[in-house]
Amino acid sequence: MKRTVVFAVSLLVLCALGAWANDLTNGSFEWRSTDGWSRRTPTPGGGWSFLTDDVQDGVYSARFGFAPYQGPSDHNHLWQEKTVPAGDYIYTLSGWLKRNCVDKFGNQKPGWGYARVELAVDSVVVWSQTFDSDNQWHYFSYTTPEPVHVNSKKSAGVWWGLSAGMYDDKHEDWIILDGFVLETVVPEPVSATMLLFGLAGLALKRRK
Ligand SMILES: [Ca+2]
Repeated sequence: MKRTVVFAVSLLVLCALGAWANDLTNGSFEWRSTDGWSRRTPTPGGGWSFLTDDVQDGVYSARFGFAPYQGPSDHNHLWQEKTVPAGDYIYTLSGWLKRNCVDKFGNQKPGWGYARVELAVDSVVVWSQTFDSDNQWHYFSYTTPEPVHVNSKKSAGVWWGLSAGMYDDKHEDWIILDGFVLETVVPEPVSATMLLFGLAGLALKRRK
């Protein structure tokens, strides 16, 4: 009986570990780089830095900023795409971001810039959320309400940019990212539970 219980508990622990593994490489930017991510930052003059004084998770956050008065920053993109076996999965995407725009007179401009996080399966967006440039940290967390079928690819990422024409008057234009987590769960709780009941039943039968 004791051996059976140990096995059952181990199985539960393994299931729990599987549910909480982060599929993203360097998702919290603790490597002090954007290694592991794909990047599209088309405007010259911007650059990445890794902060220790404005962080939500771990030691470092990642900041992309433009020099004052420099060009449009639309359609910047940071993302990771992973190949997965075909199947049905439940996904959770969570993380932190802060977007900021300030005009040349020092006024905060929440409506000038945007940031949008996206969860995609086989290059089709299944969830997104958009944020203003309000200079506030925002936490997002989304779990697909039911299993999503994937053929070969899953991806998580963030887009950011400016409303058209705003770059002429901007003084600050940046985004800070931290703690991105993509979790994938194979939805088999019923079969796992049935297995446990089966093992318990077998153990009781042996005791008799
Ligand atoms: Ca971090």
